[in-house]
Amino acid sequence: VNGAIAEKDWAEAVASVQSIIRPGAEVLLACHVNPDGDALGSMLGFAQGLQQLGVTGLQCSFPGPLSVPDPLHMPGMNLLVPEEQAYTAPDLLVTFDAASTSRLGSLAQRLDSAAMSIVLDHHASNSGFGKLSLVDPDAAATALVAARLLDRLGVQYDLGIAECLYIALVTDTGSFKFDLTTPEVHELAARLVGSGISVGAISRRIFDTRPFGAVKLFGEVLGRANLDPAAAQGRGMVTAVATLDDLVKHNQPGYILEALIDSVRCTAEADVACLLKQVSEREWAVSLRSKGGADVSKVAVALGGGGHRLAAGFTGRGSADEIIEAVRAHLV
Ligand SMILES: [Mn+2]
Repeated sequence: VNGAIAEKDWAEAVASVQSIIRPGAEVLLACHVNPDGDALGSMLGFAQGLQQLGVTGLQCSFPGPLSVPDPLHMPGMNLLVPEEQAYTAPDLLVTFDAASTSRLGSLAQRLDSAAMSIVLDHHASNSGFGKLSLVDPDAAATALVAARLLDRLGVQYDLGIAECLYIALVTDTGSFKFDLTTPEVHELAARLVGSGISVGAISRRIFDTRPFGAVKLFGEVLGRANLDPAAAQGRGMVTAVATLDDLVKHNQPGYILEALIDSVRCTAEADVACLLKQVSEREWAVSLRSKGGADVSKVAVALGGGGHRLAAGFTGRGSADEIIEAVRAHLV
């Protein structure tokens, strides 16, 4: 299966990887800031594939503090280095799940200094950077693109690789529920499960485990949710706002809110769901979801972010009301 990616590009990617399987070569893998399961899982799974091929000078990194939410701890994290310590001019740079260079922080500088750079991604909004761009907007996860390359390199999925790729796949497909859950997704999942990973334990850890404080926090934020039936050309929009005070009150880390959008977007009366997560006094991480009527990636891109037609996000500055009004204005 090739998806949107030309066979000559796959061949170039394979040749590029094979050329750095030699002593002394420096290889840097990078994924986007605040990595999710797909960003981290596709990067660390690919890293272990490179190790299997004999690559030694291997680093993985993402911008910002090197903290990974507990549910996303996975094999290969020993390869993580802070962005400041990443190779400044690697022989090969591979990026994962980053739709634009801004998502890579200071690691984006390596796009200029690296001898070769390959971009693995599945965002339709990908801005087209890197010397070789392997972007398939029809792929449910970057992990699918990474797996196609690992297969072409002859990598066998061991337990570590399989756990990482499975976490990437299961998070970006919403547990195999979203529209892009194709036969290829299930075929890859079958191979990963076949390698012996513990599907039940992984699912419980990632989706079904939450501190009691988070249960109370979700209840409070959902209790303030607002339904605007006239928004999105009458298709309706539901909004919810989680403040820093909410997190403090219930003693929860910010990442705990990642799952909250799923409880907001199930609103039957709204095509669009919008969740504002406060980052600082006038800065918000905004998550957008659509059931199909609206293209929320257009809204996110217009407001400085990116994503997919049905799932996108951006960083908003101003009051919560101002940001919700901006989203509303772009839903035309
Ligand atoms: Mn992804």
